[in-house]
Amino acid sequence: MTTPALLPLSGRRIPPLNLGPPSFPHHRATLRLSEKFILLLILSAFITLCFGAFFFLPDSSKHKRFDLGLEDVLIPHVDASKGAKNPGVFLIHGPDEHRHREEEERLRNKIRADHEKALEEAKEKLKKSREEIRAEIQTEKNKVVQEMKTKEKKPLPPVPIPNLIGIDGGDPEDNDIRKKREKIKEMMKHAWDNYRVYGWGHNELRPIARKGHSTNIFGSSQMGATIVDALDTLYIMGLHDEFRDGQKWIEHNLDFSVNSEVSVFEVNIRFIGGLLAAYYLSGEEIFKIKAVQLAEKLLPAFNTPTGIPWAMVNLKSGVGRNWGWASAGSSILAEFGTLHMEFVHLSYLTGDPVYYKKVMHIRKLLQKMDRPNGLYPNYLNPRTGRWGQYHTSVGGLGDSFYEYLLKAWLMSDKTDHEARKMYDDAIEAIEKHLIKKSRGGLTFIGEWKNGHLEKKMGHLACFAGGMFALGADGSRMDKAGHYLELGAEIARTCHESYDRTALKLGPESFKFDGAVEAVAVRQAEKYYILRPEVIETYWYLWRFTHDPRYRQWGWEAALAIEKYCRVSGGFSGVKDVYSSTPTHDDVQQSFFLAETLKYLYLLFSSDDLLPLDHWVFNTEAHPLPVLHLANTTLSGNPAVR
Ligand code: DMJ
Repeated sequence: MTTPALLPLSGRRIPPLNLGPPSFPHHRATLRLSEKFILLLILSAFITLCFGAFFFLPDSSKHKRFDLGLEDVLIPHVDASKGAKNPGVFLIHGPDEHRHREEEERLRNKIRADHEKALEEAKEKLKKSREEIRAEIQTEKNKVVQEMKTKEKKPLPPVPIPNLIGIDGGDPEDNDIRKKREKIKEMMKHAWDNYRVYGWGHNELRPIARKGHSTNIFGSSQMGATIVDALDTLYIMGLHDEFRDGQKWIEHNLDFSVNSEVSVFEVNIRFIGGLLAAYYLSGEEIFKIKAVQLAEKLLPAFNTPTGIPWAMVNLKSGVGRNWGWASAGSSILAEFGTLHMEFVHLSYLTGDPVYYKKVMHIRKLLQKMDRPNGLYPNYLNPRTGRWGQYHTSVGGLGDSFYEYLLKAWLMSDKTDHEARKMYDDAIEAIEKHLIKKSRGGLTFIGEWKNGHLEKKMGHLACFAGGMFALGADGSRMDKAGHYLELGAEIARTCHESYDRTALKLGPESFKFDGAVEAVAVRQAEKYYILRPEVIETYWYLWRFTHDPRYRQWGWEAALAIEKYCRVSGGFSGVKDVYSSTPTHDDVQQSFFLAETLKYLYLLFSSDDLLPLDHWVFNTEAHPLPVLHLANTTLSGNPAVR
């Protein structure tokens, strides 16, 4: 940048202006403003040239274009009668091809003309004085600031809000069940009140040290993860004062313009999911506004050569990157594959298809890829678009990708057949290659790694029991009974993993090797961190079968949590579920309030609280309404479909 040969271009002598901080070496500090500006102009002309050249090249981008046929179905703001297709985005066939070429030629001519105009303007600028240029820059700056302010203030367009059925109540008739439900509510109060006193505004709570806690998934800032994650649980439990308290904090303190690097996946499922659910339940606009603000901050994560997002993004700079440990800089299936539900709702609520397009692009890309044995590997390189290490899992790294395929179909009022097909195909491959029966008769889901099946199942994979049950209805070749049974078998296995411990709480991961069945072997796998997946599966199985064993198993887990995880300052995870004297990890995870206690509460509620034909739970247990668009009419518009 300081190459002397490039500097004396203007020919005019302008006294040197010291622009750098005092400690700068003299030769850098004395760079002249006019020279800097000229350099900038040359650079921008060069970039414009490259940009133009890009468009003159033969068009290979056709191969990357996708037909996003669901757009009209899912986004009511798009007027279906206009055809609604953006010519730059959709694949064009047959007789339309000629028209398409003409359109491209017109576009190229326009770019050529713009390019020449830009060069002319640059030449003109070179003739201007430094003051004139400064004034122009200032005017431009003001214009941009003004535009941003107007954009911020612009109210979101009105949308038909889906019928919100069963957002409160759920009182069970049975007295014993009612008491159990009250107990769960009391546990929620205990977790919330202590966080309120000792951790308020921090992401999580250290219940023993009685102070705030955070992890790298939330970056360096205090974003009140527990508040956002807990809101909808507070709401359905009728804890309205606590809900309002949380709402006030969000209104006045939740700020996403922070220099902090966060996990795109975690922020999406906990924050965007939590805010959207709070919005739908309470109707308070602030939650929708915050969700959209945050989503905008996540969008730069998608700026990769393939459109597969980075795992992490800096909320301020928009710079993204991947976890160092993830197979040579890969993105992770369960992370980039767990955005669909929230992003579809964002497009639905804002009328802006950008979110929808991002997740549909991911789907289309995945559909085109080869899958070893029909299985999706957990790692995908966002630069090359190639799979990383061949490791497939229904537990950590893979889990919620499969969940979101099924839920995309459910959330679209069962109209997103593409998602259902991907789910059915994936589940068939999983059943064929990963699901086995142990010698003792327990069905488990192993992991495919380095060309063989590891007979190990994670606590996280226990969610799949609920998923199989939820996906039973609508399954291929009418195998509903089979999938419900499979879900029940997974629930039984996961219950065994709890029952075979001293604390009656499940380990992080358990093996099926020889004599060892559903038991953790390595010390590092014996912890329980207040995770929800097993209780989540009990709840789905309860809803679909009403078999009392699921309430009984859920109650066993609730009692164990109360006995071994409750401390006076909240709830803590334990380090070894096989030791009868538990050591606490001193962390009250935000998902304990979002998921574990919510699923327990629902397990002891009647089915009319958040009925499953109207609500779909995101992977953090935040309920989002089914978009029943078939009967939706927009004012002034014909029916959307
Ligand atoms: C939650 O944040 C979500 O359920 C996620 O999908 C994976 N697991 C944690 C809780 O265990």
